[in-house]
Amino acid sequence: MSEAISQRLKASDYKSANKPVWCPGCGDFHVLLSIAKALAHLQLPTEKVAVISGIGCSSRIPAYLNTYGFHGVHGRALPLATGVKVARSDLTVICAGGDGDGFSIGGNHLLHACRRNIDMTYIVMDNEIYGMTKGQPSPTTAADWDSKLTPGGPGISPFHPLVIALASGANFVARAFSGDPNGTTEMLVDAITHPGFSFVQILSPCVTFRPDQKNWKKQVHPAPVTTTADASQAARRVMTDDGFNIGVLYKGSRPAYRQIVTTVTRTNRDLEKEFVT
Ligand SMILES: Cc1ncc(C[n+]2csc(CCOP(=O)(O)OP(=O)(O)O)c2C)c(N)n1
Ligand code: SF4
Ligand SMILES: [Mg+2]
Repeated sequence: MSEAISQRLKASDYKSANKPVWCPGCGDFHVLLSIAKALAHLQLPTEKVAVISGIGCSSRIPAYLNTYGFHGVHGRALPLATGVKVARSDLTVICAGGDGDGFSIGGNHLLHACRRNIDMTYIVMDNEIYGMTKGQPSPTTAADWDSKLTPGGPGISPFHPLVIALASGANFVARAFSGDPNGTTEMLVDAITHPGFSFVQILSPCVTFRPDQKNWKKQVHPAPVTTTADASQAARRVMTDDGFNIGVLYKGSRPAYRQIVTTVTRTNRDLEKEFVT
């Protein structure tokens, strides 16, 4: 075997020695695998990748990857990831978390992350539930999803995260299914390499609090349409589909947020002097 081939990183090289504490069968295992496979496909040096998360079962993911990682606070993954990318524009930044983290408490940050269009990839492992805190409804839970905590269902219509991302200016919008790791890997490679803010919703079943989601593998299907560069057309498709179309729905060409000037030209002391004079 030549030296060049033996030095190629494998998906397993991107996984850390920490064993995931997710429930057996949780969809997030496959998301972890897909991220590792996408990084291996791109042959990104592990020290050139930062994975940033909030709080939730899904947000544990940085601990299981052999890259830089930061397990932040609930709902604040995107501001943290933005800070990392601004300070270190040479890093590939992946932000990852759950539907509760990203759409409830972190919902406002999602709007502005899309709008700013900073070059990073945001992965939401959507199980339509707060898994870690034992099954409260999230913004993607169906209005009639009956449970002990919400008898008769939450009674509030879920929103369409992909439409919100499109309306807010995300430059790449896709929906994947964790049970299709090869397709998810391809979409993640595409998302990571596309300039600007890429948003990938991954349907990732919570087998413990949403056993009904085991059925998703029979419900998902490839999107019957090709990727469009027209955000309004993509939004119409998402508003009218069955929620199980898998594929890259939109690829825009909006320039990513300007390259950050990393050279510090003035120190804090200089700024203090300017302030008092
Ligand atoms: C500020 C704050 N509010 C609430 C919580 C409690 N909390 C922890 S995880 C979580 C929800 C997680 O749901 P989601 O982001 O969908 O992740 P999942 O566990 O489903 O992967 C909540 C409400 C918290 N840790 N911090
Ligand atoms: S509670 Fe649900 S989301 Fe959390 S690890 Fe278990 S199956 Fe996964
Ligand atoms: Mg969730």
